[in-house]
Amino acid sequence: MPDSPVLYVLNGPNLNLLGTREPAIYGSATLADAENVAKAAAGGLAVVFRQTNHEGQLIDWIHEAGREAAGLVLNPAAYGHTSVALLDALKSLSIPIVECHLSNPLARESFRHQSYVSPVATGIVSGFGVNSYDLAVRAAVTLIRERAAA
Ligand code: CA2
Repeated sequence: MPDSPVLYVLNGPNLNLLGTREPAIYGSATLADAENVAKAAAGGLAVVFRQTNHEGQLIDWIHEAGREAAGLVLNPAAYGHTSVALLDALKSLSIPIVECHLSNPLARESFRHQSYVSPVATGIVSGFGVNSYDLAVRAAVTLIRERAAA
């Protein structure tokens, strides 16, 4: 980990479309808005904010977070419901992981009730639209600071 702690905020497939469709489910904010919310919530901690539509890229970034980051906020999008590879990558981390969703998957279709991320997450924030990023980042920063003080 670098001397100054860095928080990674990683986003999975289709989240680049945020704000363009399905506003009733995801709100009208864009991913750029989510990035601004995340950075504003980080209390001065450096934030690396990224999105990909590719599972292998997401896994490479999770490995990178394991080397470079003090904490991870992850919106895995649909890969959270499907990807054992994501679970395996996350299992290799020893930093706090906060799972983050705009919607509340448990209030939606049953195929969204399964999460391969939740068993290895320190905690989960879901259902608050773009404000989920505010809450998730604040939680991650608190966990990072608690660890640094321990
Ligand atoms: O609520 C969330 O943040 C989700 O992770 C979003 C995923 C969904 O598969 C999860 O069940 C819950 C979908 C991301 C797709 O985002 C779009 C946004 C606007 C328009 C189209 C897709």
